[in-house]
Amino acid sequence: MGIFRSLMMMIAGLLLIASNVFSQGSATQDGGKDARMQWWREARFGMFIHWGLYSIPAGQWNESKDHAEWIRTTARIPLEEYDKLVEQFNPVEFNAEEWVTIAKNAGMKYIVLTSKHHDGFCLFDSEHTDFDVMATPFRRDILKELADACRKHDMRICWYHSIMDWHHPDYLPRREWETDRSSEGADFNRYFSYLKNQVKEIITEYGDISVLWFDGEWESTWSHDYALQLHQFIRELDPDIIINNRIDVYRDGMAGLNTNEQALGDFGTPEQEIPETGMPGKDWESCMTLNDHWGYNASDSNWKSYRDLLFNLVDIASKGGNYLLNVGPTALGEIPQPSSERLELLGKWMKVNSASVYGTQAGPFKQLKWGKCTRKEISGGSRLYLHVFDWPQSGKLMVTNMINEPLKAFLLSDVKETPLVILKKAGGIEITLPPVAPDSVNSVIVLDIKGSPQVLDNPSFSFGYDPATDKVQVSMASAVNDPKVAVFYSLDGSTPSDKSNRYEKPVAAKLPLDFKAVTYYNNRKIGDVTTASLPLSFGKTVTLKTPPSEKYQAGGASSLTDAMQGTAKFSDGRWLGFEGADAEALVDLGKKTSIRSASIGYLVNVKSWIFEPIEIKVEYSTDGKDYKPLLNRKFNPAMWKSPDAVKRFSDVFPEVSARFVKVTVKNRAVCPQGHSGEGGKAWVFIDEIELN
Ligand code: FHN
Repeated sequence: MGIFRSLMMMIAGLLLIASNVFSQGSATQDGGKDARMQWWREARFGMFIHWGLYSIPAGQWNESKDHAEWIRTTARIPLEEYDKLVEQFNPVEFNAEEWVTIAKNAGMKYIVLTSKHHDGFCLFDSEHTDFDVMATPFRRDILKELADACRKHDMRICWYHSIMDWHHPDYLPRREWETDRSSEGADFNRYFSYLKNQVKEIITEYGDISVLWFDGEWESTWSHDYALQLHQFIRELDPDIIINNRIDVYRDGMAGLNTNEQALGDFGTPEQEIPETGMPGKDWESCMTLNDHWGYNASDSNWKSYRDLLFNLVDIASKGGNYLLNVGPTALGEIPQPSSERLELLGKWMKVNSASVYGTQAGPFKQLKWGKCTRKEISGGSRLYLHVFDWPQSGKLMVTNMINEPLKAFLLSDVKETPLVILKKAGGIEITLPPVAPDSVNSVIVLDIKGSPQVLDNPSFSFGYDPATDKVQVSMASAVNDPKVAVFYSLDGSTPSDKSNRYEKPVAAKLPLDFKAVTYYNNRKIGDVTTASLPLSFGKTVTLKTPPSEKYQAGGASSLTDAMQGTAKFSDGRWLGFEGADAEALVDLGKKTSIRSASIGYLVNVKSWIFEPIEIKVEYSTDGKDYKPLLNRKFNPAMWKSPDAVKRFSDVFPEVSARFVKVTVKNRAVCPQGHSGEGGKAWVFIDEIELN
């Protein structure tokens, strides 16, 4: 038996939940956490508000219109010039009760306002600085007005407070472009005292504050030691206040989860993204914008659709998280109309369906074809809220992979709770639905089941290529221990049934492989058929003419034949990224092999400087020396403004006998004129070469 190459692939369809390598625990996990977190875990939905001096330029500085709350840095505005905004800040339209009412009507349970963002400007009357709202023509304490309005309307109030401070003379480091602003005499410990003093102000002078949402913790001057001191200082002032994990230094970037058991903080903070799967027993909150900016940007009209927003809310809740949705008010203090319109629509849905969000836990399914599932415990069983975004034309909704006894089902919008017909069928539980969905976007069905959810996931397999035998070993990821459960499979693409091969132990199969498997429970098919198609090139050796960027090298060259395709998230660890350079991959099929098609994946994400290639070439050779052309595709470099997409270049050719196949992806190398990175190094991202 050859040494199997470590290439493993989890079968398409359902994948094993990656064990949660990041811990949300904290060294100072105290017994009070569950009590402290109870309201937060039930709330599920909050409003983020980014507001400050940066709302005045509204994203524009000189010709550029792509700024927002980072404008002092991204437009490199000297301190003296930025400070002039203080005398312009006069939000005469600001009405705290209006803001709170918009949040409440949207179904939001808490508001997180930027008490101080990175620019250092304070929206409250601080005795520790004059760089605050009392120095503006407005001269009103915004934190006080908002906190009072929240209390009046039974809304929890929370503060976002930036550790990073581009204004305070003792904060370090300076911005690298601030060459005229000496750091002479700056004392970070003195800044730390200032930070603590202001934290004390904002959590003791405005009534009961529910969450301290730290940010800007990533610079080298901040440390776990400072975090420990600050955490203890806060706990002594208010043992019940919830603190996010950005007080500490262990956040895993925008994924927002902790990378260290020592990490402080009560919840993880994914930003602009939603974790792939839920994390049982972990608290996390995805914060996201309504368009592309946190602070107000007058020219940003890229508003998320109501459907996408509702899907995010439900997707997050179905994984046990909270959704913190941001508004960026204007300089006058108004919440932009496109924001309030979307929040109003969310509120209309929540008015009917909030029971399927508030107080729910993560659903038991890894994936559902028609939508999402949230869950509550009821006496003797579980209540599942089935969020149906794709109403079945057949009028039959299948809840697959569930082996529980169904008790009853009804439409959440039906106050009479008229029972829906339920049948246990091959594959799962079938619910008969009315022909018309009660909601145009997301209709919720309540399904009560006996006991706690028992879901039998579709089988997952790993595939290991053995060059010695030129075969693939197919191994089931998790052994079947329950005698009532059997897994059947086929290797020829036919639909497996209990008449097919029963999986007992790893199987050796030839390439290309069209693998299918299905699970039976108590002699009844349960769940869906899961499939994996492996090309001739699977597991074959790949060499690269030039290495990819260190930041985006996935698992190295072998990632190009591991059958794991990159996703739209360029940081998913599956793409090979080449900065300013071409990508040239050479696949060694191990011996002369007949092939008649080739394909390669590439990514387009123009705002991240990842462009379509300008040419893709495929050549072949039998001896590794003399190459002949197979495919050639030229792209128009002028048409660079393509939407974000995962793409594949794929084509067929007359059958040839090849041992070596060379794929060259030509990079435009430089960001084009008119692009925000004009003149900078352009990237090509490639993945998965398939030869058949
Ligand atoms: O730099 C900030 C950004 O301005 C915004 O406040 C977001 C929202 O969480 N947090 C930081 C970026 O990760």
